[in-house]
Parts: sequence; C-alpha cells; structure tokens
Amino acid sequence: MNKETIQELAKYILDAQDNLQEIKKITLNLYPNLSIDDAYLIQEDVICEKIKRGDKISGPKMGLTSLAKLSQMNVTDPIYGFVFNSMIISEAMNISNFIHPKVEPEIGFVMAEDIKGANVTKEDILKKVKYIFPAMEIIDSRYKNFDFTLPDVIADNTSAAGAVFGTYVALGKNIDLAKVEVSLKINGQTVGNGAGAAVMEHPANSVACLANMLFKKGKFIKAGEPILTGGITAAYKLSKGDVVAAVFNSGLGSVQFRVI
Ligand code: OOG
Ligand code: MG
Repeated sequence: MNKETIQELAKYILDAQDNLQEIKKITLNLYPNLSIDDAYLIQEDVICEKIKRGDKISGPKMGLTSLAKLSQMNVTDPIYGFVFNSMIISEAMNISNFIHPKVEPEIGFVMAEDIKGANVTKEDILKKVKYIFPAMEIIDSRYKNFDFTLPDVIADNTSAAGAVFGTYVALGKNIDLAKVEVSLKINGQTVGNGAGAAVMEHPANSVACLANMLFKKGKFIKAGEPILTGGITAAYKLSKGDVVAAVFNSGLGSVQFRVI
C-alpha cells in the first residue's frame, strides 16, 4: 500500500473521530485485503496526526488478550495501540464526546526500566515491573456497530478512546496477578466478573507480548509509562448517568467514574 493511501485511510479514521460519526470498516469495500502490516502503518499515521495536533502518548495498550474479548469481537489475535493524554478520565466522562462507548476492566503495569527485545518473557516482565494498577478502558470503535476485522481495528488505534487509571501499587510477593479477581459494576449491578488469568493466562504475558510486537516495529516499552494489558471481561455499553466501578481484590484496589 503506498504512502498516499495510508495517509488517506488515516484521515478517514481521524475524520470519524472528529465528527463522532461511525464509518464503514475499511475492509468492507475500500480495501478488503488490507494487511496487518499496512493496518499498523495506518495506525502510526493516525498517531502522528494526533501528536501534530498537540496530543501526547500516555502509554501503550494491548487489546484482544482474553477469550471474553476475542469471542465478543469475533477476532483471533492480540493487537496493540496507544492511549493518549487527552483520553485520560479522572472522575467523569462526557458521553457526548463519544460515538458508542463501552467499558472494560483491565490490569495496568508500569515498568521500572525500558523493555526492548524480541524474546521477552513473563518472567522478564515480573522481574522489572515497578507498579501495577487497577484500570478501566473506554473503547469507542469508529466503525459501525463495533463490527471490524483485525486489520480494521488495528488501523483504528484499537478503538482507544478513554482510560481511567487507579492508584499505583507495588507488586508484592503476596499478589498473584493470575488470581486477582475483578467485578465490573454499573450502577451497583455486577455486569462482568473475571480473573487476571483470563488475560493470556497471566497479564505479564500480555506485557511480554507487547514488548515483542513493538520490537518488530522498532519500538519498545518505556520505563514509567502506564500500560494496559487488555480487557478481562467482555466490554459493556455505557449510558449517560451511569456510575461505573471496577472492584479488584488482592490489594489491587478499585477504580470508578461517572458518565455525564
Ligand atoms: C478493540 C479493543 C480491544 C481490549 O482490551 O481487548 C481492547 C475493541 O474491542 O473494540 O482494548
Ligand atoms: Mg482494552
């Protein structure tokens, strides 16, 4: 795919985001054979444009790392994208800035040092983790009805639209992240439950996978940046007035926000 086409498709996605207007997926009739590699080039262009507009990358995110997510979205492989500073939500999210947002609970990581390499393992990550944190991601696919193929969602920066980060905690020996359980509550009702093991058997596997995928593109995980490891449960639709909480056990704490 040539540079012009990549830029055109990046603009197609950015326009959807700017106008809060759902678009047809790229693979529907524009480019049915869009490759994963070209999709990441489109994503890179989307990211460059956002940086040109003055936004800054907060950190990377993994997506589609649990069976709950893979089967909900009907795709097969993990992907990565980037959360921007403008997406961080502290207490309330204004739903009028989104198309059809959904929320999912995630475990976050912060590394003590840069992670750069082709064969990074879960053990490497666990040796070098500085903090973990409870989080929720707000995803808002720019595609109609959240219907996409893997290349489509990669090009769309993996539906990244919002993130709520809880308090950083040290990963003590007493916390087994595979066993940490989370309940996602909307207006006091539990809508989803899951354990850390849902994310590639252990969320540190997701961080290792991220490092290895980034390395293939000449990128790496930077010390200190918050990393999202992927939704533990399926994602749930948000409505105005919702009060949303992800309540983790094992000392990870909880995180909440309101939809206004
Ligand atoms: C794609 C983004 C997936 C996750 O945590 O699995 C993702 C989507 O479901 O729209 O962020
Ligand atoms: Mg996510």
